[in-house]
Amino acid sequence: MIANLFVVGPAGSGKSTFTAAFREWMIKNEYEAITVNLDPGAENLPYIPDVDIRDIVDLPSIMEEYQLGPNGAQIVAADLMANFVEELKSEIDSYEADYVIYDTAGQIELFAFRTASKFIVDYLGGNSAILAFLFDPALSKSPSGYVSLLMLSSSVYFRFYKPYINILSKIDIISDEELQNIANWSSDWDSLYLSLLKENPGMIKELSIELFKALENVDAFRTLIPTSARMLYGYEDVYNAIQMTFGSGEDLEKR
Ligand SMILES: Nc1nc2c(ncn2[C@@H]2O[C@H](COP(=O)(O)OP(=O)(O)OP(=O)(O)O)[C@@H](O)[C@H]2O)c(=O)[nH]1
Ligand SMILES: [Mg+2]
Repeated sequence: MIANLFVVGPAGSGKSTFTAAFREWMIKNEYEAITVNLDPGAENLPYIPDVDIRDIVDLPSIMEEYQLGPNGAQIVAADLMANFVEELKSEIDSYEADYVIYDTAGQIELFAFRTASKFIVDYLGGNSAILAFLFDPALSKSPSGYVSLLMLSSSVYFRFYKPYINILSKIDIISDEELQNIANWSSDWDSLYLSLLKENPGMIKELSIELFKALENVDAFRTLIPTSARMLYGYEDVYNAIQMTFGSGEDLEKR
């Protein structure tokens, strides 16, 4: 096993599509990669997972057994998953894949802010766990929106304490100018700060500036990797970032 990549991000940020596209890119480039669906509530996935939590934890049964609505059942399901880590791990290990890509729950709080998830990531990922946090371009377009996602990605990082990479998804839906702005903020703190200062006066601006200072103090800065599943773009950069994390940039698979 070289890397266990846990794909995290707000609802609709493109986690499942990223999982499918990155797997496709890996297979095309002759890397051994499998996908694991860790979202018990997933309805239509854009890929067929090699290992699927829905085979083990069934949401409708939980709703019935615990007399819960869909949201309550999702919370119970998120915690129940921890009971089945051994089963999941032996199924994953049976593929002997070099890379395992984990798609996680739609609502980020179900995955990122439950004690069970930390246990699951530690158990399944061990020393080769890495988090990929997806930034949705619709929110990343404004400086304050960008800061709020940076805040969210950092709090996820501090919960898990694993290496992480930040990824900008769906770049095909934003303009070149918007992409350039986001790229500048991601590679240069000062440019982000200057853009924040130019936002309209108000509470959001004030709060974003204070958040910015806190993020700067904890060194939450990461360069965003732009990707698009529609254009199958950016996956080589994601792959290289993983290599940089676990090796020294050389091709670990071929070593
Ligand atoms: N244009 C475009 N659309 C994308 C891309 N990636 C994802 N989408 C679309 O964004 C929407 C959400 O994508 P998903 O992959 O389901 O996102 P998710 O984070 O798994 O969503 P939940 O699990 O429901 O939280 C879907 O309509 C996708 O088709 C992309 O690179 N380009
Ligand atoms: Mg999904």
